[in-house]
Amino acid sequence: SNNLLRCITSRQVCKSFGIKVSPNAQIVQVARHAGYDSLFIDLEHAWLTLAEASNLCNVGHLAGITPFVRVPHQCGNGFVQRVLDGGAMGVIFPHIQNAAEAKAAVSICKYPPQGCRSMTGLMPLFNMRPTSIAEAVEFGNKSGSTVFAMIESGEAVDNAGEIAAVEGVDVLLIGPNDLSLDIGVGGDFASQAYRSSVEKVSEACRKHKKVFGVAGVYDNPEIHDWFINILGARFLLVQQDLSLIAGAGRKSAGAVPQV
Ligand code: 3PY
Ligand code: MG
Repeated sequence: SNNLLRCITSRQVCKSFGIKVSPNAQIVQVARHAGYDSLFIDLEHAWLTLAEASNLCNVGHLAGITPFVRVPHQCGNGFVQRVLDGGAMGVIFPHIQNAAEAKAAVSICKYPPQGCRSMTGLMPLFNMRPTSIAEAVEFGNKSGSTVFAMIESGEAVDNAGEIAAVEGVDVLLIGPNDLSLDIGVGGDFASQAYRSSVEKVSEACRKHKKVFGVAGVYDNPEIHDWFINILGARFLLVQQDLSLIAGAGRKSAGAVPQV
């Protein structure tokens, strides 16, 4: 089942754990038991292979942590198709700029008549159980293919209303680094320009009844509180394997007394 939908229905935040460098079943199980609802498997900024991403998705299904995969920017329909066939329950599209790009993203994630996804048999999404075409379409076009549009430029913020209005787009997801960079305040997440851009996207989500989310690893309760309780975010990339190791490593090294 799709934990994002469960979280939305039960008015909870869907907490996501990012995987950049650990194509490893145990990490997926650890993330599940640590309290994460979903995986954010990153093929945009990381070097995992498609086969590794598919194996992570498979373990995610078995462990009960919903696997979402971020694809490379403008990777093409063929790549997205393989990510979905490999077991992703949703695709995170970086750098969506306008409604036309959002519509194209939805189209490759949905079988006809809603979209142009092509059909195959024996899929990880169904634990390799044979399914009828009708069953694959019914599940695949609804809870089996969450569509995330990442909003990470000033242009995308200006177009947030039309992007949120696209049928089939489920989540508008802020990319804090790229968004702040694009609007000229790179990394300054306290700046008025950044904060008002984020607010505009949250308002578009509220108006069009779409999920609002953020893909920044902040590890900061105040920022999380702003996103969740002021802006209504329901999807958060909370932590990520590489940041976690870097942060914990720095802390441990720093805790060793000086001579
Ligand atoms: C960004 O901050 O730009 C991102 O894409 C975060 O994942
Ligand atoms: Mg980005």
